[in-house]
Amino acid sequence: MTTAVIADLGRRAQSMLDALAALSDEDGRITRLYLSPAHRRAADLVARWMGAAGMAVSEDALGTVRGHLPPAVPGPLANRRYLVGSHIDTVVDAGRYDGTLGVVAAILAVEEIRARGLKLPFGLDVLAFGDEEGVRFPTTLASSSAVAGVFKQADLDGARDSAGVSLREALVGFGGDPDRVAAAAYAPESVLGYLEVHIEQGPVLEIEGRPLGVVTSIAGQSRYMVTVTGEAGHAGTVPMTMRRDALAASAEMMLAVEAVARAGRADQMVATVGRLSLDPGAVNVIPARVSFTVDLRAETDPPRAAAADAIKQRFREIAEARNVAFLMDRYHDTPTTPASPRIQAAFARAVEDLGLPVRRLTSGAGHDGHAMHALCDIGMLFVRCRAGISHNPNEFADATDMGLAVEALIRALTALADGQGEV
Ligand code: HGY
Ligand code: MN
Ligand code: MN
Repeated sequence: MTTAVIADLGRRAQSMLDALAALSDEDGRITRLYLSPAHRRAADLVARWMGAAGMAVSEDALGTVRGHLPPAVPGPLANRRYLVGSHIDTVVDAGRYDGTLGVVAAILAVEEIRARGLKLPFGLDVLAFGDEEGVRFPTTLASSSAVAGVFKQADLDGARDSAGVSLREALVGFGGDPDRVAAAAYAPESVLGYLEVHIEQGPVLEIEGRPLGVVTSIAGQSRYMVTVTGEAGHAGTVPMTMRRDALAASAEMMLAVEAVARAGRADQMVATVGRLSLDPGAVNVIPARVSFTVDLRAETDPPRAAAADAIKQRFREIAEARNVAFLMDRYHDTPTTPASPRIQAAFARAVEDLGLPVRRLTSGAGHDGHAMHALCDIGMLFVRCRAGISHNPNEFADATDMGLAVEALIRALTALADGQGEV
């Protein structure tokens, strides 16, 4: 494989990512939330790219854009397909590589497979999911869950964004059809596996000087909405010993979350309070109500469950000492998800083919593979990113590394076609 081909793939990837980065709901930074106007424009752009790459394009009830490349040769696998993709929604003030690189890499891989005349015996579907981040609604992985046939129908009317818009209403506004959610699911027997290319969002590959890594598992995660209820009061007259200050109690609770996670370091435990709101929010009023989120993860499931119990116990102690009430509502929980040895082997072989060392590693970040694992075998290929920075506008992946990732994806699919992906 010439370096010129890799450089060209990287250049094309960067140009597509730059075009997607320009589609934002906010001026001056990248914010593209699920079913927003910017998501609509990004979905339309990705659909055009898929069509130009020779794929039959469709969009399902949850807004996932799908490009289909039929098998090039008849045979026993002709009525089955590999799914390849990632997400095009972002966090707030995001980078331009998280998710989008996986969709762009899949489209470029299809272009190259056709241009090179590679004859795959199975179909390929490129998928651009819209709700991996789970930032707008108190759900996450809604679009990949629908593809995997595990979407929770109750979320259509139960999940509302901060403006009170339900998922159902937002879907209709986006052009989706909430009544056709079931039709979005693949029949399990029709799917051979799901592959995703993604930036590592961690520092390991860069520290070790490796462009690519093969993912072994995706860390499980739990998300909670915590509400603390105290009592509003006059900032100037209520003595400190008589206050039921919801914000002071929440502050102590957040430090307890941090302490529990630090104690779980050996389990690669991390906990984050990412969102906070309070009421009534006046400078001279003791806060009466506070809501905050907790995102809890660990490399395996048992320590994550134990940490959740420890956090809840600390909340009970703090609430009692401060005479406040609290609720800790878990609205998302996904177990640690294994990557299939078969797809790992195909990616590893592709990386070796490129003369690169194979580095297997776990993913601390969540991915659509969590949901897709309910449908089929999954596998991920990580791409080195600068200083492991992500969920941050300074996120960066080198074009050559991205070119290598596209080439590795093509070779992994070829290896799976040759049955070399068998372990
Ligand atoms: O939160 C995550 O790990 C993913 O980026 N949604
Ligand atoms: Mn992502
Ligand atoms: Mn992300």
